[in-house]
Amino acid sequence: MEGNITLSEFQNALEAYGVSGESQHIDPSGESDYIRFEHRALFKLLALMKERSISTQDLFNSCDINRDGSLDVLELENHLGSLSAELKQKDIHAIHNFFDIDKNGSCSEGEFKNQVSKAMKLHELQRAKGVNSMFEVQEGDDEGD
Ligand SMILES: [Ca+2]
Ligand SMILES: [Ca+2]
Repeated sequence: MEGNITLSEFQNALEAYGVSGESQHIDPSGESDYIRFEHRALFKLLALMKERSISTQDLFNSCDINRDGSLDVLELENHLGSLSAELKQKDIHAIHNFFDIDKNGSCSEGEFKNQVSKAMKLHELQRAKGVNSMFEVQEGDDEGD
């Protein structure tokens, strides 16, 4: 007997176990682990802004250290990292990736404002979905504290 199986055999086997290919890392709310991680990082940032009463504009200005009107990942790391120890390097990278819509490596003021308000909407949605759905998810929660 050969050691490899065909794709359809593989898919059949996955179906038999109640998983189908890529959906195995997607929770019932339809979010992947990475998206959950990204959102958590964004929500930390939103919480920080709220706590310190930092406006979107203020945050952009203070992050834009070289005043070129856009934020590269190092500027975000420097500023956000100094604002809060809660925001780890990988959080900040996820945040930058979310902010940089056109993936040119920097986040313009327009992208920043657009994505901050998008993050706020996501946060609202998350809250509206209720706390219950958060407790249903037990895997992939690697909060270290
Ligand atoms: Ca800059
Ligand atoms: Ca960009």
